[in-house]
Amino acid sequence: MPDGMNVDYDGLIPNNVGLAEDARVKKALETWHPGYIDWWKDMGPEGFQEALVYLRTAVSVDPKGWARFDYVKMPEYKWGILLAPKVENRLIGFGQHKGEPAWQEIPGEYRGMLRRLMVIQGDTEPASVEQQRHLGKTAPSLYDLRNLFQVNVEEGRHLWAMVYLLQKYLGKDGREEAEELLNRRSGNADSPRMLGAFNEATPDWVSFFMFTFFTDRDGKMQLEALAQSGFDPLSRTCRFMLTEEAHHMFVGETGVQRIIERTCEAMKAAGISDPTDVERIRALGVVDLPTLQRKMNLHFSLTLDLFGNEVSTNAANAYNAGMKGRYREDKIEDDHRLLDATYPVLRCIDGQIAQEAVPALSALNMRLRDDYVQDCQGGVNRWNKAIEKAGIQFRLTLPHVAFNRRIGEFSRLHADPEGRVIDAATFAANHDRWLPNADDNLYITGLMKPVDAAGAYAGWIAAPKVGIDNKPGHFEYVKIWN
Ligand code: BYC
Ligand code: FE
Ligand code: FE
Repeated sequence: MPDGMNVDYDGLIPNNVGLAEDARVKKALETWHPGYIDWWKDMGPEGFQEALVYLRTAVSVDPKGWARFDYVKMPEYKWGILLAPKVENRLIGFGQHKGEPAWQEIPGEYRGMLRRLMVIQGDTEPASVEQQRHLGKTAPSLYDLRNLFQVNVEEGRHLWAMVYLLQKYLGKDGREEAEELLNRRSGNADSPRMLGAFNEATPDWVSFFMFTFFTDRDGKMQLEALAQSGFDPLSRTCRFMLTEEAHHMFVGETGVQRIIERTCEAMKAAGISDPTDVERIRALGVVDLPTLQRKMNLHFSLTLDLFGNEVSTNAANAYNAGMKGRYREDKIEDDHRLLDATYPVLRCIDGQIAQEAVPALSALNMRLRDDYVQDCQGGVNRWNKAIEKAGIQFRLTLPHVAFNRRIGEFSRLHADPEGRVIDAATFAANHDRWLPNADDNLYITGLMKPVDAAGAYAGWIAAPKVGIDNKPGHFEYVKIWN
């Protein structure tokens, strides 16, 4: 068996990193564990700590059979430390150390940089659990409730993944950071989470599906970039996290898809063909497509901010150091050093949006964001197919990247969803047309009534086509009162 395929599942912390033989790190993690459980009980899913949830747990890193499904109480979930199997003789794939053997320890000069990357990555994971902690109370079905909790426990595991790296490779600094990761709180004025989008509320299930579609997809892109890292333990960690991430985006994409299907079906049944006839559509108790578009505009623009500045020396330094690569770096055909290359970047020049060729090294955030937008577009196309199939004349579109931005070039201007530069007054006057408004929020909040009978679904969302783990339609995914 290749190194790292054997999972020790007997101890307190399942792992394939030989924790039993690593007394120092084992002690650090066992010391951290009670604080984590306290955090989970305080800030994890509210009201469901005793429920039995049909969850998958990672028990192996074999791509063909890494998960086991069973009922568990969430605080008893086995949060393990699992790295993808080691690739023998792996070489650093990019930057100034390209071609050298991948590092198994952190080179001294890169400690600060890696610490920052791992802390930022780690910080988003518990943040999302905090943002989603109230959603259990309004789940549209037990199937969706289970999916929410699956995402939550896996984000918890992603925190463990980063905490392991911090504690193992950064010693005392790492242990301090691990503590801090349990102390910050999403949306807290005094000790907020580190990145903007992770301090926003996730007030309802439409937002939850948009979040898992758009924001978990930033997770995918960032993890892909870190999976290329020349620091091998980070690469292996991120590669395994990506296997879990796929399900998070599945939850988002199919969640929105099922909303669309239900809306179109109800419209057809009522003989409504105009998707903008919002009053009549809402009378049917379904989510009108223009509201869905506004939710999309919000979550897409918030998530674009997570890619940082379009032109960034942090990103250039991380690439040069071999720490953070490009999306699918190993599939790209170029010199993987980028010292002479340029990359086209949309910038704000004299108050206008214009393209400029920028040194490719400084434009890596932009490049990753471009790959991200393309990945999003694939999902939006599939949503539009569903609308088209139902015979409704409506198209969901990603807003322009300059729309509603807080970070980077476009934080200095206002643009409409088509990317036309406008003044602040015009933006304010159209705000409620482009972003979820008070009416939308009131209406959506009103729809959020829990449905907790096995096999039943709220009226605003279609049933999924297949169950989790091939379970039949009436399967009881969560035993709330066990
Ligand atoms: N909010 O040079 P720049 C996930 C700061 S999601 C607040 O452009 P860089 C998940 C920036 O920190 C993936 N501040 O930065 C999803 C910097 O400050 P300092 C999470 C921001 O480094 C769903 C300054 O502005 N992982 O996993 O090139 C559920 C200058 O910026 C923001 C990662 O992000 C912001 N949005 O790019 C659960 C990977 N943006 O240091 C989980 C690790 C920028 O000068 N992080 N700033 O004081 C990175 O690779 C980079 O740090 C960033 C920023 C892409 C975030
Ligand atoms: Fe995650
Ligand atoms: Fe995720």
